[in-house]
Amino acid sequence: FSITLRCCIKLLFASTIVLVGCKEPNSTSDKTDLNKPNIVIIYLDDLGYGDVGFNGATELQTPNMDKFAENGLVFTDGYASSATCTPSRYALLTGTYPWRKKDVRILPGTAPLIIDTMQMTLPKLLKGEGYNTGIVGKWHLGLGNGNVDWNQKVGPGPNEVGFDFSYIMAATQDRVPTVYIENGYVEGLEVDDPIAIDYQENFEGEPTGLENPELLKMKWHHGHNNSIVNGIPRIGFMKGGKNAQWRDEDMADVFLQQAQAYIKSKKDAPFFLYYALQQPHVPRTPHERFVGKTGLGPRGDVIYEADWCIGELMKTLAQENILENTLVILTSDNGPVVNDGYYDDAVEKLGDHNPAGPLRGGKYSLFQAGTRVPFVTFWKDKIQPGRSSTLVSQLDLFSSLAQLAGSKERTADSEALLKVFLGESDEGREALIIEASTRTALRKGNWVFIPPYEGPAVHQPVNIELGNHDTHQLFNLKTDLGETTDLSEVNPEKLQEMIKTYEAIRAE
Ligand code: NG6
Ligand code: CA
Repeated sequence: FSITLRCCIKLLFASTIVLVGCKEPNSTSDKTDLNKPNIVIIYLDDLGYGDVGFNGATELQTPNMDKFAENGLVFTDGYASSATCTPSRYALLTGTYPWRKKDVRILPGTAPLIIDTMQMTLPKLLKGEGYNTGIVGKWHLGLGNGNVDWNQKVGPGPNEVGFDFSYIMAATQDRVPTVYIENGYVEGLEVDDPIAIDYQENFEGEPTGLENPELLKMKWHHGHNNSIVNGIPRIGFMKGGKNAQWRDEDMADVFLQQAQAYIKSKKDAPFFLYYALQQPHVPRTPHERFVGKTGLGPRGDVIYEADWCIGELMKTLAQENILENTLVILTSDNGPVVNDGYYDDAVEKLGDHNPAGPLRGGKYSLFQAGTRVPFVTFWKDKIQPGRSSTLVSQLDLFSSLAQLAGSKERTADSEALLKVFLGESDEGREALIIEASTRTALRKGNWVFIPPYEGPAVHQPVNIELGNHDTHQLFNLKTDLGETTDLSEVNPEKLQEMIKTYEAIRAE
């Protein structure tokens, strides 16, 4: 009987294949269309415009990203939606400007999920088109409803907003909980060592970075002096879960292996992989085999490590024979910062390397280096390699990837620019609002307009110019890429035009 049954199943399977083969390619009604390309977003954390060879870095080697860029389409004017992490990731997944929603800002590890589970998202729309969807790496969009018990299923989270598979860190590498979470469950958690997290108060008897400097292998510079995990002081207090806690030095390998395993297991159906690497965000903890590789200290070494990971991921796509059927997008969530709260030699060993490249500012800044980031699309034999100065934003991936997958989903803020991303058109955005910690500015054509903002010109602890000024600022990037000369007084008409556009988009 069982043999007969197996034969039947085999026959059924064979006829399914024949049926699929008969269907018209690219038909949008076919939810299991094998011709739909896979989509991989490789998302780095705090990688600056000038941190990669393909944007001019010479003191730091990024051979795999350079090879990727050489065979892909490099966007010189490609933007993250924000100069910090959570808002950029929110915009990427929802296709909505982050400043339209209150509370979309850098989140603590205990923050509730900020994406409404009823809301359309990029993974959801792809799922609707027959994609399997996975996220590996940094989440930082909140989890649960505000009162998470880390010892139970943690949710809602990525799996409730469209991901079939998730293997994540909750917030950032410097924030507790310092554990991996797979499909809502903390990996390696033992029943007799439950996890407790608090962002206000320490747990009695637990050492902290502030009180126990003798336990630290990396010293804190500002913030980052709460619980100690793996010799590194963190933001927030954590107790328990000893066996579940990550070893930072292994994180790159752990995420890479998860991403590779996901690709291998899903390669027969269209898949969407959001591979969100942790580098070069603090704490910078290269695996031992990458230590000292660049001479630029841990910040350089983790970029080199991330570069290696990207090379390995691309190798996996090649080995699985799916390079010709996969659109890969490489970009970063915000601009660079050198000292982001630890003494890790990043400043001392920077030498002549300039993470922002020719741009002004950095992470947290309304100046260009805050949001203008490395941005490349790659699709073997499909995208013509080259460089494009067309204005695009990560915000546009929502509607553009919907186009690619045959979905009709669009949002008002996300422009459908598939042709631009595929190098078939150079008609990109006309205007874009950029954000930095709730402050906003406008890029339109070659011009940038920054409204007046109170607050310090320079964020002292990280030594980055924020873009704050008591009057309007206007720059022409065509002649002044480094935003050195404010033209608001000599070009009042342009200023008025920019203010008008800025206000119109903000009011939409
Ligand atoms: C800041 C942290 C910084 C980093 C950032 C989030 C301090 C003093 N600084 O609050 O180290 O964690 O948040 O970075 O705590 S992001 O890339 O995830 O937005
Ligand atoms: Ca970031």
